[in-house]
Amino acid sequence: MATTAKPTAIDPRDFLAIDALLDDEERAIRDTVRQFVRERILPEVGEWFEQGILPQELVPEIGKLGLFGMHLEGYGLPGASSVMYGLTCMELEAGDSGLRSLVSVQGSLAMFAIWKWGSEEQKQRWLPPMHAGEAIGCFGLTEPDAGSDPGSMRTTARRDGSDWVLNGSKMWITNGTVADVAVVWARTEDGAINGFLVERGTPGFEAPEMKRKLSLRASVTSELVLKDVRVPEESRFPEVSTLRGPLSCLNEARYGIVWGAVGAGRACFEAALDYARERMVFGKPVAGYQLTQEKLAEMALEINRATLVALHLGRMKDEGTLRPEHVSLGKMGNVRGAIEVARSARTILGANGITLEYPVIRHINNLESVLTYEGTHEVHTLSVGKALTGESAFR
Ligand code: TGC
Ligand code: FAD
Repeated sequence: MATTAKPTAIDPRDFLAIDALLDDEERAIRDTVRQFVRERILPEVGEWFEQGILPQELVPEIGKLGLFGMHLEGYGLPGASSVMYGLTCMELEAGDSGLRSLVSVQGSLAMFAIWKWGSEEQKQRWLPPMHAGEAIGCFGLTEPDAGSDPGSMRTTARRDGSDWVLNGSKMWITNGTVADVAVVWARTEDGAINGFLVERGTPGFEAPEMKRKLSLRASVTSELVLKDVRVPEESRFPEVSTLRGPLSCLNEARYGIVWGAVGAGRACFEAALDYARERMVFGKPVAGYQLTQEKLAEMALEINRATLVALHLGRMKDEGTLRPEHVSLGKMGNVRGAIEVARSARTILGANGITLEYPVIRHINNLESVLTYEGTHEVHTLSVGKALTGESAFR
């Protein structure tokens, strides 16, 4: 017998009723983070962006919410599902990419590196305070001359008795200046890649903040300078010897970006939709013109498509079937989509689209970094190309 379910009205903010695909626990964490962003971030983030700061008192507040390393298990960590972590990234980035970066770098890069590759002692020491927001971590892979190709890194680690001596520099390192512990990737004398935990205040180690950014302004971005930095053997990750060490961490953070980009795009779409309904031109709301409706329809299409991709990848991750190439496809598509949505939203806001009174130009600028970090659009294109053809075109 045919069912006669009543069609429900369309919710412009959830056109395909994707909310119904989530369970109660997933909705609850999503709503908690959304409320935090609405109350604590949105009223001030324009000002923070303008000043180029991210107030550090947010760190313990986010710790209290349990978001740092929320998808990891053991050591007092919540062991939330990948979908719950993804929804969290989406809501944080609807606030600002810098906020999502803070949580991504702490949980998916620094904490994940220690969780996956650290010794038992390193895990016990760092994971609980990092989860609570009592200690901050950063992840130093990129160098001035080695970004997309981290295999060409020049930072070295030389064995000296029971210590290691690190030399080199890292660049564009999120949280670097404020970090209590830096995960530093370096090449050892036998050509292997290894990771070392370098604590703030270690002689020879400095982390000056990089200034004059016009993107990710509400985020701390730093250089790491290592001049004969001496660390004990206990600070080395015991099992890492190849790039698989750092690259395995990137999969985690890239997954968060697949969701985060949807949040940034959604924030721009909602700003444009609200504006278009209010703003009068030639005697009627901008929303009443076909050209505007085409823009809004395209935005809705992209946001719903991107959300479904993110949710599908999240379900795959929870089932254990997600591969790095899937994440590459998701990052490519969702970041590009968010940029298209943000730029189209900007046109609907007219001149108001370029001020920090509205979120759109801030997201546009941030998304330029998101397109580049965690593997550029080109790097992910080549990863997908390699998976499709079996041919590597990286070099
Ligand atoms: P390749 O020869 O392909 O691989 C070297 C070793 O690594 C393994 N591997 C992976 N393992 C886990 N996950 C992945 N996604 C992996 N990709 C490769 C591989 O199996 C091999 O292991 P082994 O043990 O057999 O030797 O490496 P390649 O030198 O040809 O490079 C490949 C390429 C270009 C894809 C890689 O270098 C790359 O991903 N480059 C992009 C670098 C990048 O994304 N950097 C991001 C830095 S962190 C950051 O941006 C933080 S932003 C702040 C925020 O998140 O908010
Ligand atoms: P390059 O590698 O020099 O690339 C330049 C151009 O060449 C790009 O368009 C690239 O796609 C293209 N290209 C590269 N290889 C190929 C190829 N084979 N074929 C065709 N085109 C190619 N790094 C960290 O380690 N930790 C962090 O916390 C961190 N945070 C960041 C925060 C911000 C705000 C930013 C902007 C960057 C951050 N990064 C971080 C660095 C980021 O990961 C790198 O910028 C990124 O990996 C690209 O490296 P690159 O900038 O050196 O560009």
